[in-house]
Amino acid sequence: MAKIVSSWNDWDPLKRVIVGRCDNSVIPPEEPATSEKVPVDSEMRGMWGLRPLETVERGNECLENLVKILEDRGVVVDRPTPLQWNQAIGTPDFRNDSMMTCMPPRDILLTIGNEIMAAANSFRCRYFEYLAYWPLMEMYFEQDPDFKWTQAPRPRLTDKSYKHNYYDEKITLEERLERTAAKDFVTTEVEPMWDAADVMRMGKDLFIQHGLTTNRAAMDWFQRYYPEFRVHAVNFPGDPYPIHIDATFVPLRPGLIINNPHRPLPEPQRAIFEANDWQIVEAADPAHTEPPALCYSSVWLSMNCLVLDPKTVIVEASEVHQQEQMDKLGMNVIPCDLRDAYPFGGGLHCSTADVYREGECLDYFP
Ligand code: DAV
Repeated sequence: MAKIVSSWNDWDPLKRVIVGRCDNSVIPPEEPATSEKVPVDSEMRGMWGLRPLETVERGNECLENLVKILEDRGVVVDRPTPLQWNQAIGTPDFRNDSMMTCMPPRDILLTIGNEIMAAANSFRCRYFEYLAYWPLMEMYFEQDPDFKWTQAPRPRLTDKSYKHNYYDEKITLEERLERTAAKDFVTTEVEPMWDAADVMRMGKDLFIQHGLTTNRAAMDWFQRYYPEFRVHAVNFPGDPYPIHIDATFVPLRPGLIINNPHRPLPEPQRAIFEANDWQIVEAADPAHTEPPALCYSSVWLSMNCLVLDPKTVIVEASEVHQQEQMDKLGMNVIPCDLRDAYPFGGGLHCSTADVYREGECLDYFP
């Protein structure tokens, strides 16, 4: 029996990873927590249904580019089993006309040491997405005697979990920023809700973004579940659509983080990094002024890179400024053509979930 699952951070040498799939992906119908994240002028407002087949095929081609790079370097790649995502779903508490996709895995699966936990996502359309990863979890469970297979408490996602009419169509960018600064988000605090991509793992410390997809109750839940860890709630007042930490604050190796210059980590929260001699560098500008068509995320997926080891990083092929900066920061850069997978939920980091990285649980902030 082998050790298959272990990962404590985002930079130790990567040996095994899950890469998502675009098959059957759906633009989900509007529900209480999703419309908040679609910019008012987005072409996607009011639109829902299966994504066009040619975009799915192209997205999958991009993910295959990533799989090839990883496999050529000896990384074992596992893939989810897509469901027919355009089915209606229901629980005793809600009904939804459709599910979404099994992209990106980073939102759903959180690996901490020998444990992989399915998240407590706040979107109803993502309630059953974990099922796509269950065949892999069964395999890890069978083959790795130490693997801890966990599901976080499932949120009920009743109407009480959301502030209704939180945003109307007329809200300005300034108003959105004021709400972010006031930590006033669409979710309520009746139950812990979180996306795994809001959690940045750094050995004994977990930095968790409080925003549209993760609430304060989640921070409290994490601290009680992992009493031996330090849980830090972080937030980035410059972000009008704060979802997921991985296009905002991205570690490259111990001691070095790139930070989105439009979303700087505020002063009191910087102290722990500075006190421990970590360098926070402003990320280079994205190469694009617009995200690709039918994409929810911002152009800052430019910094959503996949670190293979503390000297090697995969960066999207068209993101020339980010590549140049990484190179100057002493990293070997591997470009990967992935931009047409962005509409399915994210970049290189988003599209993956850690299974195994070498290394131990260290204390980087003693
Ligand atoms: O900048 O739109 C995207 C994060 C996706 N995991 C952004 C955040």
